[in-house]
Amino acid sequence: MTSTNDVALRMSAEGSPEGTVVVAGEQTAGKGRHGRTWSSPPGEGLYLSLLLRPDLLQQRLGEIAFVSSVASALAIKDASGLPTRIKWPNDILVSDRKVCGILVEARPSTINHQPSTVSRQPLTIGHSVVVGIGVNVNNQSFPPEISATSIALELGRPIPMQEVEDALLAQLVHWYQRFQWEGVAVVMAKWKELDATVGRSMEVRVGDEIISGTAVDVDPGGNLIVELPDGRLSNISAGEVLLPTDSTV
Ligand code: BT5
Repeated sequence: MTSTNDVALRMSAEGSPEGTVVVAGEQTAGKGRHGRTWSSPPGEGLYLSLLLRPDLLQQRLGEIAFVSSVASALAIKDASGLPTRIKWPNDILVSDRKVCGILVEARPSTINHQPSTVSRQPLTIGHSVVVGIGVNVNNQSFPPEISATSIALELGRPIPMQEVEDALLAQLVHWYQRFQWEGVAVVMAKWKELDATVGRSMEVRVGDEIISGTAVDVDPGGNLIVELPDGRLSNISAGEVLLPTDSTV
């Protein structure tokens, strides 16, 4: 398959319901965020996309990334026993290396007016959201330039792919339901328990700019608060954290 996210987005456009899951054993065009690629060799990783149709305003769609990272961190822990942590906003780490990446893509859902109505423009009636999760399950090696690990490398033995998939789907259902019934605060509280970012000095890449400082908090909206060397606080809504262990630093 090219990319489970691309297949899920196409199925979403064709009307597939919430809860549709696309799983692949390999991807020929696995996608990371911001046009990056996700290394997706056959038989080594789990590549899964889940289609959601949340009843959320556009400005709250970002909350789904936090739901997904909490669910993924807990699922990998359930399946492997490994202590997982989250690097803001949604990388899952074991031993400070990336074991799982998440790409959330949203599209407006539209219907077409009938000719009898005022306008023939498509009408936006909500959003479809595809949560794409890549887990390094039984990978034995990675290109040296990426700071990655796999469940098998950490455990010293392979584990069944199906166990990771089952755990992932169970935790996604659990946390998506809690998010809908109890709200985002319960998700952010769990996210903070799992966070590996706050308290650490780091660089954050925001567009072309690199900001150095110490992460001091994640606010209720999921923004990272970084204290700059001059004591000012910077409130970052989208960026990439480079911890000192990352080879990209
Ligand atoms: C992500 O992007 O971490 C999101 C990855 C999402 C992958 C899933 S697989 C199922 C679904 N279908 C898709 O097509 N995508 C989703 P980002 O934060 O941009 O991280 C990408 C960067 O991580 C790359 O530029 C590499 O440096 C590194 N990387 C690539 N492959 C990796 C891997 N397998 N494990 C760890 N790091 C990797």
